[in-house]
Amino acid sequence: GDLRVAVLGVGMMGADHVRRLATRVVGARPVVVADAYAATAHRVAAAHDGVRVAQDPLAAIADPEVDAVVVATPGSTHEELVLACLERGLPVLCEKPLTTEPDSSLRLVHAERATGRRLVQVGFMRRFDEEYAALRALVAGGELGAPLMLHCAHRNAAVPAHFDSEMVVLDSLVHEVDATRFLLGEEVTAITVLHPTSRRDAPAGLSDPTFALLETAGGRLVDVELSVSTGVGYEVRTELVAEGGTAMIGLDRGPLVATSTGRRGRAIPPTFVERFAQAYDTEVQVWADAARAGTTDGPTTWDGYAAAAVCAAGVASLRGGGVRVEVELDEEAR
Ligand code: ISE
Repeated sequence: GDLRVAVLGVGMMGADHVRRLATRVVGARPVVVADAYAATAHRVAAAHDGVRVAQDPLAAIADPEVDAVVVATPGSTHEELVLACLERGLPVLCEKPLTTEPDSSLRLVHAERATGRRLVQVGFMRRFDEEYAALRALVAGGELGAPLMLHCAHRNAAVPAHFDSEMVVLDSLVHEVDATRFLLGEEVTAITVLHPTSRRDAPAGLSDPTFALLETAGGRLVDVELSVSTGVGYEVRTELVAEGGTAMIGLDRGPLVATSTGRRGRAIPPTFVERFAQAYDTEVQVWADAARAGTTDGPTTWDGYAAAAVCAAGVASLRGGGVRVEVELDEEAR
């Protein structure tokens, strides 16, 4: 039968996962949802046949009619929920970040290992995006020679009201940290996070944009411009600089070029939900296929831990006024 999935947290991302599990993912269906806002949970459940609302996320995990769990609550709740899934031996797709500090991510690395199984996939969906996969294949195939640098731009039209400058590192930059590890195949060893003069209309609590410089184990440099209040649309770009040439992804998306008075161009997706729709579909299908066999695939708890360690160093850099901070990984846990 179908994999019966509980989705914990049905905000923007969780609700999107419920929709894809109900309509596009083969061999799985959503059966239970939970959310800190009961009204939100009821609204999402009511939109699909056969979806119940659980009292709270732990009750959903304990439900005997649940085979696997998607965790899409805020990052600060992930450790407790993933641990509860591991205790029940349930495969989990945990949205990024795995947790918001390296210590808690490391505890999950160990807790998963203690089960003797692979049970956690971390929601670094860019790895499943066709453009990122093509860039990874280009690097791995060696056609452009050795990689030297990545230039990244990560722009959101807007973010929720509670978003602050540290969340830009923990929630947004975490994607470039994982993309760097994925594309270059090496760890990030140091990070510097700086703020240029902020746009004057940035929301309270936010200095926007943010600039980050990542250094990798192989001596490669990655620069990232993060803007979270452009009002323009969702734009995520990566340019690889290699010995034999350059390659760019994310520039010009969308099937059609439209002309109107004084303009010709393609539409910009409004949010990550549209931009990465294919990546999320593939990610959840890969997860569901493995979960039906009692395991998981894709980004691991180690990937989540390594990214959390880099982001914690990034927050330390920010708090230190833009100092360079080295990243320490517990290599014994690898
Ligand atoms: C959000 O949580 C995401 O994961 C998006 O991909 C990112 O662009 C956004 O900045 C985050 O808030």
